[in-house]
Amino acid sequence: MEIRTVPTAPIAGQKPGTSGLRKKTRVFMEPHYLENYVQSIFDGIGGVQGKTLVLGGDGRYFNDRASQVILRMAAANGAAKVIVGQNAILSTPAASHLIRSRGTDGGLILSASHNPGGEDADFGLKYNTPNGGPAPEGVTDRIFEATKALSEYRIAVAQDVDLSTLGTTRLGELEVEVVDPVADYAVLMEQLFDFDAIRALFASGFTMRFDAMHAVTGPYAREILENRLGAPAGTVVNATPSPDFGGGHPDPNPTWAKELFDLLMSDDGPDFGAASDGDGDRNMVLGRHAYVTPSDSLALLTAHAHRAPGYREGLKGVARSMPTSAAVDRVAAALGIACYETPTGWKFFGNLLDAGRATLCGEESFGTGSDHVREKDGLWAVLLWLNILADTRQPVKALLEDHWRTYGRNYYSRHDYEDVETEKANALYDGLRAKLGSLPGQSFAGLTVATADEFAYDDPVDGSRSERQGLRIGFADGGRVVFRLSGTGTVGATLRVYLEALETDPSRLDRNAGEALSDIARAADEIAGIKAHTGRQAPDVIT
Ligand code: VG1
Ligand code: CO
Repeated sequence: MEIRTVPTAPIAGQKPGTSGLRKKTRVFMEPHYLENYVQSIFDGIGGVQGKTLVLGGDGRYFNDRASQVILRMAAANGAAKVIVGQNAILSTPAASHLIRSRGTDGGLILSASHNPGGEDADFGLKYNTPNGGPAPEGVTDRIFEATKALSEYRIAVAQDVDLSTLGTTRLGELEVEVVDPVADYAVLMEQLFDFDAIRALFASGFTMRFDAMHAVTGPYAREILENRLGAPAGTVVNATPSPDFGGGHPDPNPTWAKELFDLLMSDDGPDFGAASDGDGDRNMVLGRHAYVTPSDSLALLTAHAHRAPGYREGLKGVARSMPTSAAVDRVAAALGIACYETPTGWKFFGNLLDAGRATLCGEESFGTGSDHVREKDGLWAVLLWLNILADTRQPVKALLEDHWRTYGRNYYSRHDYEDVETEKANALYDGLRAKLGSLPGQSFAGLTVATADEFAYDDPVDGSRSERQGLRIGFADGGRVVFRLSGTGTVGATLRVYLEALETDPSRLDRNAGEALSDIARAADEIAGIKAHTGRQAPDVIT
Protein backbone atom coordinates (compact mmCIF):
# COMPACT_ATOMS: atom_id res chain seq x y z
CA MET A 1 0.00 0.00 0.00
CA GLU A 2 1.39 3.36 -1.02
CA ILE A 3 1.70 5.98 1.73
CA ARG A 4 1.82 9.58 0.60
CA THR A 5 3.33 12.39 2.60
CA VAL A 6 1.45 15.49 1.51
CA PRO A 7 3.02 18.92 2.07
CA THR A 8 0.60 21.33 3.68
CA ALA A 9 0.54 24.59 5.64
CA PRO A 10 -1.24 25.49 8.87
CA ILE A 11 -4.87 26.51 8.45
CA ALA A 12 -5.96 29.32 10.76
CA GLY A 13 -8.80 28.82 13.22
CA GLN A 14 -8.60 25.07 13.81
CA LYS A 15 -9.21 25.64 17.49
CA PRO A 16 -11.42 23.11 19.31
CA GLY A 17 -14.33 24.76 21.16
CA THR A 18 -16.66 23.53 23.90
CA SER A 19 -16.86 20.15 22.18
CA GLY A 20 -14.37 19.58 19.38
CA LEU A 21 -13.84 21.53 16.16
CA ARG A 22 -17.05 22.70 14.50
CA LYS A 23 -17.18 24.49 11.18
CA LYS A 24 -19.40 24.80 8.15
CA THR A 25 -19.44 21.50 6.26
CA ARG A 26 -18.07 23.22 3.18
CA VAL A 27 -15.12 24.44 5.22
CA PHE A 28 -14.38 20.89 6.34
CA MET A 29 -14.60 19.84 2.67
CA GLU A 30 -11.98 22.36 1.52
CA PRO A 31 -8.65 20.89 0.36
CA HIS A 32 -6.47 19.72 3.28
CA TYR A 33 -8.89 21.05 5.92
CA LEU A 34 -9.96 17.71 7.39
CA GLU A 35 -6.58 16.10 6.74
CA ASN A 36 -4.72 18.91 8.51
CA TYR A 37 -6.92 18.60 11.56
CA VAL A 38 -6.74 14.81 11.74
CA GLN A 39 -2.95 14.89 11.45
CA SER A 40 -2.88 17.55 14.19
CA ILE A 41 -4.96 15.32 16.46
CA PHE A 42 -2.58 12.45 15.83
CA ASP A 43 0.47 14.67 16.40
CA GLY A 44 -1.14 16.31 19.45
CA ILE A 45 -1.64 12.96 21.17
CA GLY A 46 1.90 11.79 20.47
CA GLY A 47 1.19 9.85 17.29
CA VAL A 48 -0.97 6.77 16.72
CA GLN A 49 1.74 4.22 15.92
CA GLY A 50 0.53 0.83 17.16
CA LYS A 51 -2.59 2.33 18.72
CA THR A 52 -6.24 1.26 18.59
CA LEU A 53 -8.89 3.88 17.95
CA VAL A 54 -12.68 4.00 17.77
CA LEU A 55 -14.33 5.82 14.88
CA GLY A 56 -17.94 6.79 14.25
CA GLY A 57 -20.30 9.69 13.89
CA ASP A 58 -23.86 10.89 13.86
CA GLY A 59 -24.42 10.20 10.16
CA ARG A 60 -24.57 13.79 9.01
CA TYR A 61 -23.53 14.86 5.53
CA PHE A 62 -19.80 14.15 4.92
CA ASN A 63 -19.70 11.57 7.77
CA ASP A 64 -19.07 8.81 5.21
CA ARG A 65 -16.34 10.58 3.23
CA ALA A 66 -14.58 11.90 6.30
CA SER A 67 -14.49 8.41 7.85
CA GLN A 68 -12.67 7.00 4.84
CA VAL A 69 -10.11 9.81 4.98
CA ILE A 70 -9.53 9.17 8.68
CA LEU A 71 -9.08 5.43 8.08
CA ARG A 72 -6.51 6.08 5.34
CA MET A 73 -4.67 8.52 7.59
CA ALA A 74 -4.76 6.13 10.56
CA ALA A 75 -3.24 3.46 8.29
CA ALA A 76 -0.57 5.83 7.02
CA ASN A 77 0.30 6.92 10.56
CA GLY A 78 0.87 3.36 11.69
CA ALA A 79 -2.24 2.72 13.82
CA ALA A 80 -2.75 -0.96 14.62
CA LYS A 81 -6.53 -1.04 14.60
CA VAL A 82 -9.65 1.07 14.18
CA ILE A 83 -13.01 -0.10 15.53
CA VAL A 84 -15.71 1.52 13.39
CA GLY A 85 -19.48 1.58 13.81
CA GLN A 86 -21.26 0.04 10.84
CA ASN A 87 -21.58 2.64 8.08
CA ALA A 88 -19.42 4.87 10.28
CA ILE A 89 -22.33 5.41 12.67
CA LEU A 90 -21.91 5.62 16.44
CA SER A 91 -23.81 7.79 18.87
CA THR A 92 -21.49 9.82 21.09
CA PRO A 93 -22.32 7.78 24.23
CA ALA A 94 -21.96 4.51 22.32
CA ALA A 95 -18.55 5.65 21.06
CA SER A 96 -17.55 6.54 24.62
CA HIS A 97 -18.61 3.09 25.78
CA LEU A 98 -16.65 1.33 23.02
CA ILE A 99 -13.53 3.36 23.73
CA ARG A 100 -13.71 2.23 27.35
CA SER A 101 -14.95 -1.32 27.06
CA ARG A 102 -12.42 -2.28 24.39
CA GLY A 103 -9.52 -0.68 26.23
CA THR A 104 -8.57 1.51 23.27
CA ASP A 105 -6.34 4.56 22.97
CA GLY A 106 -9.28 6.87 22.31
CA GLY A 107 -11.56 7.69 19.44
CA LEU A 108 -12.65 10.16 16.82
CA ILE A 109 -16.29 11.23 16.76
CA LEU A 110 -17.67 12.93 13.68
CA SER A 111 -20.45 15.21 14.80
CA ALA A 112 -21.56 18.78 15.27
CA SER A 113 -24.13 17.46 17.72
CA HIS A 114 -27.21 19.69 17.92
CA ASN A 115 -26.07 21.90 15.03
CA PRO A 116 -27.96 21.29 11.76
CA GLY A 117 -26.37 18.98 9.19
CA GLY A 118 -26.01 19.10 5.42
CA GLU A 119 -23.69 20.47 2.77
CA ASP A 120 -24.64 24.03 3.73
CA ALA A 121 -24.86 23.36 7.46
CA ASP A 122 -22.35 22.20 10.08
CA PHE A 123 -19.79 19.46 10.58
CA GLY A 124 -17.51 18.63 13.48
CA LEU A 125 -14.76 16.37 14.70
CA LYS A 126 -13.85 15.53 18.26
CA TYR A 127 -11.11 13.44 19.85
CA ASN A 128 -11.96 11.46 22.98
CA THR A 129 -9.28 10.15 25.32
CA PRO A 130 -8.85 6.52 26.47
CA ASN A 131 -11.24 7.10 29.39
CA GLY A 132 -13.97 7.65 26.77
CA GLY A 133 -14.38 11.33 27.52
CA PRO A 134 -13.90 14.47 25.43
CA ALA A 135 -10.28 15.56 25.44
CA PRO A 136 -9.57 17.90 28.36
CA GLU A 137 -8.17 21.37 27.74
CA GLY A 138 -4.55 20.27 28.10
CA VAL A 139 -5.01 17.87 25.18
CA THR A 140 -7.05 20.20 22.98
CA ASP A 141 -4.40 22.88 23.55
CA ARG A 142 -1.72 20.51 22.25
CA ILE A 143 -3.88 19.65 19.24
CA PHE A 144 -4.38 23.35 18.51
CA GLU A 145 -0.62 23.93 18.80
CA ALA A 146 -0.08 21.08 16.34
CA THR A 147 -2.43 22.71 13.81
CA LYS A 148 -0.21 25.78 13.89
CA ALA A 149 3.03 23.86 13.32
CA LEU A 150 1.86 21.43 10.65
CA SER A 151 3.87 21.08 7.45
CA GLU A 152 2.72 17.70 6.11
CA TYR A 153 0.24 14.89 6.63
CA ARG A 154 0.35 11.20 5.85
CA ILE A 155 -2.37 9.36 3.99
CA ALA A 156 -2.58 5.96 2.33
CA VAL A 157 -3.56 5.62 -1.31
CA ALA A 158 -6.32 3.02 -1.20
CA GLN A 159 -9.88 2.17 -2.13
CA ASP A 160 -12.70 2.87 0.32
CA VAL A 161 -13.08 0.30 3.07
CA ASP A 162 -16.46 -1.48 3.02
CA LEU A 163 -18.05 -0.21 6.24
CA SER A 164 -21.46 -1.72 5.57
CA THR A 165 -20.46 -5.30 6.43
CA LEU A 166 -19.78 -6.39 10.01
CA GLY A 167 -16.43 -8.05 10.58
CA THR A 168 -12.72 -7.42 10.24
CA THR A 169 -10.89 -6.26 7.12
CA ARG A 170 -7.51 -4.69 6.46
CA LEU A 171 -6.28 -1.47 5.02
CA GLY A 172 -2.62 -2.28 4.46
CA GLU A 173 -1.33 -3.12 7.92
CA LEU A 174 -4.30 -1.49 9.65
CA GLU A 175 -6.97 -3.80 11.02
CA VAL A 176 -10.47 -2.37 10.57
CA GLU A 177 -13.21 -3.95 12.68
CA VAL A 178 -16.75 -2.96 11.72
CA VAL A 179 -19.12 -3.39 14.67
CA ASP A 180 -22.85 -3.14 15.25
CA PRO A 181 -23.25 0.38 16.67
CA VAL A 182 -26.15 -0.56 18.95
CA ALA A 183 -25.38 -4.01 20.39
CA ASP A 184 -22.81 -3.27 23.12
CA TYR A 185 -24.60 -0.12 24.17
CA ALA A 186 -27.92 -1.93 24.55
CA VAL A 187 -26.28 -4.54 26.78
CA LEU A 188 -24.85 -1.78 28.98
CA MET A 189 -28.32 -0.27 29.39
CA GLU A 190 -29.71 -3.68 30.36
CA GLN A 191 -27.11 -3.88 33.12
CA LEU A 192 -28.02 -0.47 34.56
CA PHE A 193 -31.80 -0.57 34.49
CA ASP A 194 -34.63 -2.85 35.51
CA PHE A 195 -35.85 -3.82 32.06
CA ASP A 196 -38.48 -6.17 33.52
CA ALA A 197 -40.07 -3.34 35.47
CA ILE A 198 -40.06 -1.04 32.44
CA ARG A 199 -41.49 -3.82 30.29
CA ALA A 200 -44.29 -4.24 32.83
CA LEU A 201 -44.91 -0.51 32.73
CA PHE A 202 -45.40 -0.56 28.96
CA ALA A 203 -47.51 -3.71 29.22
CA SER A 204 -49.82 -1.88 31.63
CA GLY A 205 -50.75 0.60 28.90
CA PHE A 206 -48.25 3.36 29.66
CA THR A 207 -47.75 5.40 26.49
CA MET A 208 -44.67 7.18 25.21
CA ARG A 209 -43.35 9.03 22.21
CA PHE A 210 -39.63 9.27 21.53
CA ASP A 211 -38.60 11.75 18.85
CA ALA A 212 -35.20 10.79 17.40
CA MET A 213 -35.24 13.97 15.29
CA HIS A 214 -33.97 12.09 12.16
CA ALA A 215 -30.67 11.72 13.97
CA VAL A 216 -28.44 8.99 15.31
CA THR A 217 -30.55 7.82 18.27
CA GLY A 218 -33.26 6.32 16.05
CA PRO A 219 -31.74 2.84 15.72
CA TYR A 220 -30.76 2.77 19.40
CA ALA A 221 -34.20 3.85 20.62
CA ARG A 222 -36.00 1.41 18.33
CA GLU A 223 -33.90 -1.51 19.48
CA ILE A 224 -34.09 -0.68 23.17
CA LEU A 225 -37.57 0.81 23.60
CA GLU A 226 -39.53 -1.13 21.03
CA ASN A 227 -37.65 -4.41 20.61
CA ARG A 228 -36.33 -5.00 24.11
CA LEU A 229 -38.79 -3.13 26.31
CA GLY A 230 -41.96 -3.87 24.37
CA ALA A 231 -43.08 -0.32 23.66
CA PRO A 232 -45.53 -0.45 20.74
CA ALA A 233 -44.10 -0.07 17.24
CA GLY A 234 -44.25 3.59 16.31
CA THR A 235 -43.31 4.78 19.80
CA VAL A 236 -40.06 6.03 18.26
CA VAL A 237 -40.70 8.62 15.56
CA ASN A 238 -38.31 10.22 13.04
CA ALA A 239 -36.22 7.13 13.67
CA THR A 240 -34.25 6.92 10.44
CA PRO A 241 -31.08 9.04 10.54
CA SER A 242 -30.74 11.30 7.52
CA PRO A 243 -27.66 13.32 6.45
CA ASP A 244 -29.47 16.62 7.02
CA PHE A 245 -31.67 15.46 9.91
CA GLY A 246 -34.79 15.99 7.84
CA GLY A 247 -33.78 19.60 7.30
CA GLY A 248 -34.26 20.47 10.98
CA HIS A 249 -32.18 21.33 14.00
CA PRO A 250 -31.56 18.06 15.85
CA ASP A 251 -31.78 19.88 19.16
CA PRO A 252 -34.21 18.44 21.73
CA ASN A 253 -35.81 21.50 23.27
CA PRO A 254 -39.27 23.11 23.21
CA THR A 255 -38.34 25.18 20.15
CA TRP A 256 -36.83 22.56 17.85
CA ALA A 257 -38.91 19.61 19.07
CA LYS A 258 -42.07 21.70 19.07
CA GLU A 259 -44.38 19.03 17.70
CA LEU A 260 -43.48 16.65 20.51
CA PHE A 261 -43.70 19.44 23.05
CA ASP A 262 -47.16 20.51 21.88
CA LEU A 263 -48.36 16.91 21.88
CA LEU A 264 -47.32 16.41 25.50
CA MET A 265 -48.96 19.67 26.53
CA SER A 266 -52.26 18.54 25.02
CA ASP A 267 -54.93 16.52 26.87
CA ASP A 268 -54.67 13.50 24.59
CA GLY A 269 -50.88 13.21 24.50
CA PRO A 270 -48.96 10.17 25.74
CA ASP A 271 -47.84 9.73 29.36
CA PHE A 272 -44.22 10.39 28.57
CA GLY A 273 -42.25 12.14 25.84
CA ALA A 274 -38.56 12.37 25.09
CA ALA A 275 -36.23 13.50 22.34
CA SER A 276 -32.53 13.32 21.62
CA ASP A 277 -30.05 15.34 19.58
CA GLY A 278 -27.91 14.79 16.48
CA ASP A 279 -25.30 12.60 18.17
CA GLY A 280 -27.51 11.11 20.88
CA ASP A 281 -25.99 12.67 23.97
CA ARG A 282 -28.76 15.16 24.83
CA ASN A 283 -32.26 14.51 26.08
CA MET A 284 -35.48 16.40 26.64
CA VAL A 285 -37.98 14.80 28.97
CA LEU A 286 -41.69 15.63 29.08
CA GLY A 287 -44.70 14.33 30.94
CA ARG A 288 -48.30 15.04 30.11
CA HIS A 289 -48.67 18.75 30.83
CA ALA A 290 -45.18 18.76 32.31
CA TYR A 291 -41.98 20.17 30.88
CA VAL A 292 -38.98 19.01 32.90
CA THR A 293 -36.14 21.52 32.67
CA PRO A 294 -32.77 19.79 32.34
CA SER A 295 -31.72 21.27 35.68
CA ASP A 296 -34.81 19.83 37.37
CA SER A 297 -34.26 16.54 35.61
CA LEU A 298 -30.77 16.25 37.09
CA ALA A 299 -32.13 17.04 40.55
CA LEU A 300 -34.98 14.58 40.28
CA LEU A 301 -32.79 11.82 38.86
CA THR A 302 -30.36 12.36 41.74
CA ALA A 303 -33.18 12.03 44.27
CA HIS A 304 -34.56 8.84 42.68
CA ALA A 305 -31.53 7.14 41.11
CA HIS A 306 -31.48 4.43 43.80
CA ARG A 307 -34.61 2.99 42.17
CA ALA A 308 -32.47 1.71 39.27
CA PRO A 309 -30.29 -1.39 39.81
CA GLY A 310 -27.15 0.35 38.54
CA TYR A 311 -27.43 3.03 41.24
CA ARG A 312 -28.93 1.04 44.11
CA GLU A 313 -25.79 1.45 46.17
CA GLY A 314 -26.23 5.24 46.15
CA LEU A 315 -24.32 8.04 44.49
CA LYS A 316 -20.73 9.03 45.23
CA GLY A 317 -21.45 12.63 44.39
CA VAL A 318 -22.97 14.79 41.68
CA ALA A 319 -21.68 17.53 39.43
CA ARG A 320 -23.32 20.24 37.38
CA SER A 321 -22.04 22.91 35.04
CA MET A 322 -21.98 26.40 36.53
CA PRO A 323 -24.92 27.78 34.49
CA THR A 324 -27.08 24.79 35.48
CA SER A 325 -29.54 25.63 38.26
CA ALA A 326 -28.77 24.83 41.88
CA ALA A 327 -31.75 22.46 42.15
CA VAL A 328 -29.44 19.45 42.38
CA ASP A 329 -27.34 21.11 45.09
CA ARG A 330 -30.15 20.84 47.61
CA VAL A 331 -30.79 17.20 46.78
CA ALA A 332 -27.09 16.47 47.21
CA ALA A 333 -27.13 18.26 50.56
CA ALA A 334 -30.13 16.20 51.68
CA LEU A 335 -28.39 13.00 50.60
CA GLY A 336 -25.16 14.09 52.25
CA ILE A 337 -23.10 13.74 49.08
CA ALA A 338 -20.67 16.13 47.39
CA CYS A 339 -21.85 18.48 44.65
CA TYR A 340 -19.32 19.98 42.21
CA GLU A 341 -19.73 23.04 40.01
CA THR A 342 -17.74 22.88 36.76
CA PRO A 343 -17.41 24.99 33.62
CA THR A 344 -19.67 24.32 30.65
CA GLY A 345 -18.74 21.26 28.59
CA TRP A 346 -18.67 17.57 29.42
CA LYS A 347 -14.86 17.41 29.37
CA PHE A 348 -14.82 19.02 32.81
CA PHE A 349 -16.70 16.10 34.39
CA GLY A 350 -14.15 13.50 33.27
CA ASN A 351 -11.72 13.79 36.17
CA LEU A 352 -14.51 13.75 38.77
CA LEU A 353 -16.00 10.62 37.20
CA ASP A 354 -12.61 8.90 36.86
CA ALA A 355 -11.72 9.70 40.45
CA GLY A 356 -15.00 8.29 41.73
CA ARG A 357 -16.07 11.63 43.15
CA ALA A 358 -19.25 11.96 41.08
CA THR A 359 -21.75 9.41 39.80
CA LEU A 360 -24.28 11.68 38.06
CA CYS A 361 -23.52 14.83 36.07
CA GLY A 362 -25.68 17.30 34.22
CA GLU A 363 -25.88 20.49 32.23
CA GLU A 364 -28.77 22.87 31.66
CA SER A 365 -28.35 22.30 27.92
CA PHE A 366 -30.31 19.03 27.96
CA GLY A 367 -27.32 16.94 28.97
CA THR A 368 -27.39 14.31 31.70
CA GLY A 369 -25.15 11.33 32.27
CA SER A 370 -23.37 9.10 34.75
CA ASP A 371 -20.16 7.22 35.30
CA HIS A 372 -21.31 4.41 32.96
CA VAL A 373 -19.57 6.32 30.12
CA ARG A 374 -17.67 9.61 29.94
CA GLU A 375 -20.16 11.54 27.80
CA LYS A 376 -23.64 12.76 28.45
CA ASP A 377 -26.15 10.19 27.31
CA GLY A 378 -29.62 10.97 25.99
CA LEU A 379 -31.14 7.51 25.94
CA TRP A 380 -29.61 6.64 29.31
CA ALA A 381 -31.45 9.59 30.87
CA VAL A 382 -34.71 8.51 29.25
CA LEU A 383 -34.25 4.96 30.56
CA LEU A 384 -33.49 6.19 34.08
CA TRP A 385 -36.67 8.23 33.94
CA LEU A 386 -38.59 5.18 32.71
CA ASN A 387 -37.12 3.08 35.52
CA ILE A 388 -38.26 5.68 38.06
CA LEU A 389 -41.72 5.91 36.49
CA ALA A 390 -41.97 2.12 36.51
CA ASP A 391 -40.99 1.97 40.16
CA THR A 392 -43.15 4.82 41.45
CA ARG A 393 -46.07 4.47 39.03
CA GLN A 394 -46.51 8.23 39.38
CA PRO A 395 -47.10 10.61 36.47
CA VAL A 396 -44.15 12.87 35.61
CA LYS A 397 -46.12 15.95 36.64
CA ALA A 398 -46.83 14.53 40.10
CA LEU A 399 -43.19 13.54 40.62
CA LEU A 400 -42.05 16.99 39.64
CA GLU A 401 -44.53 18.78 41.88
CA ASP A 402 -43.65 16.53 44.76
CA HIS A 403 -39.98 17.31 44.17
CA TRP A 404 -40.64 21.06 44.27
CA ARG A 405 -42.65 20.73 47.48
CA THR A 406 -39.76 18.90 49.10
CA TYR A 407 -36.82 20.94 47.84
CA GLY A 408 -38.28 24.19 46.51
CA ARG A 409 -38.35 25.12 42.84
CA ASN A 410 -35.59 26.77 40.84
CA TYR A 411 -37.42 28.63 38.12
CA TYR A 412 -35.01 28.49 35.22
CA SER A 413 -34.69 29.62 31.64
CA ARG A 414 -31.95 30.17 29.07
CA HIS A 415 -32.24 32.94 26.49
CA ASP A 416 -30.10 32.53 23.37
CA TYR A 417 -29.28 35.38 21.01
CA GLU A 418 -27.91 33.66 17.93
CA ASP A 419 -25.70 34.82 15.09
CA VAL A 420 -24.91 38.14 16.73
CA GLU A 421 -22.07 40.03 15.05
CA THR A 422 -18.92 38.98 16.83
CA GLU A 423 -17.77 42.56 17.58
CA LYS A 424 -21.14 43.44 19.12
CA ALA A 425 -21.19 40.32 21.26
CA ASN A 426 -17.63 40.93 22.40
CA ALA A 427 -18.41 44.56 23.20
CA LEU A 428 -21.32 43.49 25.38
CA TYR A 429 -19.35 40.76 27.09
CA ASP A 430 -16.14 42.71 27.65
CA GLY A 431 -18.11 45.75 28.78
CA LEU A 432 -19.91 43.64 31.36
CA ARG A 433 -16.73 41.99 32.52
CA ALA A 434 -15.11 45.37 33.03
CA LYS A 435 -17.85 46.63 35.32
CA LEU A 436 -18.44 43.49 37.41
CA GLY A 437 -16.60 44.98 40.38
CA SER A 438 -18.91 47.98 40.53
CA LEU A 439 -22.19 46.02 40.40
CA PRO A 440 -22.64 44.77 43.99
CA GLY A 441 -24.99 47.08 45.86
CA GLN A 442 -26.57 48.51 42.71
CA SER A 443 -30.21 47.78 41.84
CA PHE A 444 -31.66 46.84 38.48
CA ALA A 445 -35.37 46.25 37.78
CA GLY A 446 -35.89 46.35 41.53
CA LEU A 447 -33.29 43.66 42.25
CA THR A 448 -30.14 44.36 44.23
CA VAL A 449 -26.89 42.79 43.09
CA ALA A 450 -25.16 40.89 45.88
CA THR A 451 -22.27 39.25 44.00
CA ALA A 452 -20.68 39.57 40.56
CA ASP A 453 -17.67 37.67 39.23
CA GLU A 454 -16.14 35.77 36.38
CA PHE A 455 -16.19 32.03 36.93
CA ALA A 456 -12.87 30.17 37.06
CA TYR A 457 -12.53 26.49 37.90
CA ASP A 458 -9.83 24.71 39.82
CA ASP A 459 -10.08 21.02 39.06
CA PRO A 460 -9.97 19.27 42.44
CA VAL A 461 -8.45 16.14 40.90
CA ASP A 462 -5.53 17.36 38.79
CA GLY A 463 -5.29 20.94 40.03
CA SER A 464 -5.62 22.47 36.56
CA ARG A 465 -7.24 25.89 36.36
CA SER A 466 -9.72 27.02 33.68
CA GLU A 467 -10.38 30.73 33.55
CA ARG A 468 -12.95 32.94 31.81
CA GLN A 469 -15.83 30.47 32.11
CA GLY A 470 -18.77 32.87 32.26
CA LEU A 471 -19.94 36.01 34.05
CA ARG A 472 -22.29 35.47 36.96
CA ILE A 473 -24.36 37.91 38.92
CA GLY A 474 -26.18 36.97 42.11
CA PHE A 475 -29.07 38.98 43.50
CA ALA A 476 -29.89 39.59 47.14
CA ASP A 477 -33.10 37.55 46.89
CA GLY A 478 -31.21 34.45 45.74
CA GLY A 479 -31.84 34.92 42.00
CA ARG A 480 -29.02 34.71 39.50
CA VAL A 481 -28.14 35.58 35.92
CA VAL A 482 -25.18 34.16 34.03
CA PHE A 483 -23.76 35.37 30.71
CA ARG A 484 -21.65 33.23 28.35
CA LEU A 485 -20.62 33.21 24.74
CA SER A 486 -21.19 29.86 23.04
CA GLY A 487 -18.24 27.73 21.98
CA THR A 488 -20.10 25.44 19.57
CA GLY A 489 -21.43 27.82 16.91
CA THR A 490 -20.05 28.20 13.40
CA VAL A 491 -21.24 31.69 12.44
CA GLY A 492 -21.01 34.94 14.40
CA ALA A 493 -21.48 34.72 18.14
CA THR A 494 -24.24 33.26 20.28
CA LEU A 495 -24.92 35.00 23.56
CA ARG A 496 -26.40 32.77 26.24
CA VAL A 497 -28.19 34.36 29.17
CA TYR A 498 -29.14 31.97 31.98
CA LEU A 499 -31.85 33.09 34.40
CA GLU A 500 -32.66 31.45 37.72
CA ALA A 501 -34.85 32.21 40.74
CA LEU A 502 -35.41 30.02 43.78
CA GLU A 503 -38.96 29.72 45.12
CA THR A 504 -39.74 27.91 48.36
CA ASP A 505 -43.22 29.32 49.10
CA PRO A 506 -45.53 26.30 48.57
CA SER A 507 -48.27 28.53 47.15
CA ARG A 508 -46.01 29.87 44.39
CA LEU A 509 -44.60 26.68 42.91
CA ASP A 510 -46.82 26.45 39.83
CA ARG A 511 -46.16 29.79 38.20
CA ASN A 512 -45.27 30.26 34.57
CA ALA A 513 -41.44 30.29 34.39
CA GLY A 514 -41.38 33.30 32.07
CA GLU A 515 -43.42 35.30 34.55
CA ALA A 516 -41.44 34.13 37.55
CA LEU A 517 -38.23 35.22 35.83
CA SER A 518 -39.43 38.45 34.22
CA ASP A 519 -37.75 40.75 36.77
CA ILE A 520 -34.45 38.93 36.44
CA ALA A 521 -34.73 39.10 32.64
CA ARG A 522 -35.26 42.86 32.82
CA ALA A 523 -32.39 43.23 35.24
CA ALA A 524 -30.16 41.20 32.91
CA ASP A 525 -30.92 43.56 30.05
CA GLU A 526 -30.35 46.65 32.19
CA ILE A 527 -27.04 45.32 33.48
CA ALA A 528 -25.59 44.10 30.19
CA GLY A 529 -27.42 46.29 27.66
CA ILE A 530 -28.47 43.30 25.57
CA LYS A 531 -30.94 45.20 23.41
CA ALA A 532 -28.65 48.20 23.05
CA HIS A 533 -25.64 46.13 22.02
CA THR A 534 -27.30 43.53 19.81
CA GLY A 535 -30.25 45.49 18.47
CA ARG A 536 -32.36 42.43 19.30
CA GLN A 537 -35.68 42.93 21.04
CA ALA A 538 -36.06 39.30 22.10
CA PRO A 539 -34.03 36.09 22.24
CA ASP A 540 -34.06 33.73 19.26
CA VAL A 541 -34.47 30.62 21.36
CA ILE A 542 -35.85 30.28 24.87
CA THR A 543 -35.40 26.99 26.66
C1 VG1 B 1 -23.24 23.86 24.31
C2 VG1 B 1 -23.87 23.69 25.68
C3 VG1 B 1 -22.96 22.86 26.57
C4 VG1 B 1 -22.69 21.52 25.89
C5 VG1 B 1 -22.12 21.76 24.50
C6 VG1 B 1 -21.92 20.49 23.73
O1 VG1 B 1 -22.02 24.57 24.43
O2 VG1 B 1 -24.14 24.94 26.27
O3 VG1 B 1 -23.58 22.69 27.82
O4 VG1 B 1 -21.79 20.76 26.64
O5 VG1 B 1 -23.00 22.59 23.75
O6 VG1 B 1 -23.11 19.78 23.61
P1 VG1 B 1 -21.91 26.15 24.13
O7 VG1 B 1 -20.46 26.47 24.27
O8 VG1 B 1 -22.46 26.38 22.75
O9 VG1 B 1 -22.76 26.83 25.15
V1 VG1 B 1 -23.38 18.82 22.25
O10 VG1 B 1 -24.67 17.85 22.57
O11 VG1 B 1 -23.61 20.09 21.12
O12 VG1 B 1 -21.92 18.08 21.95
CO1 CO C 1 -24.83 16.35 21.30
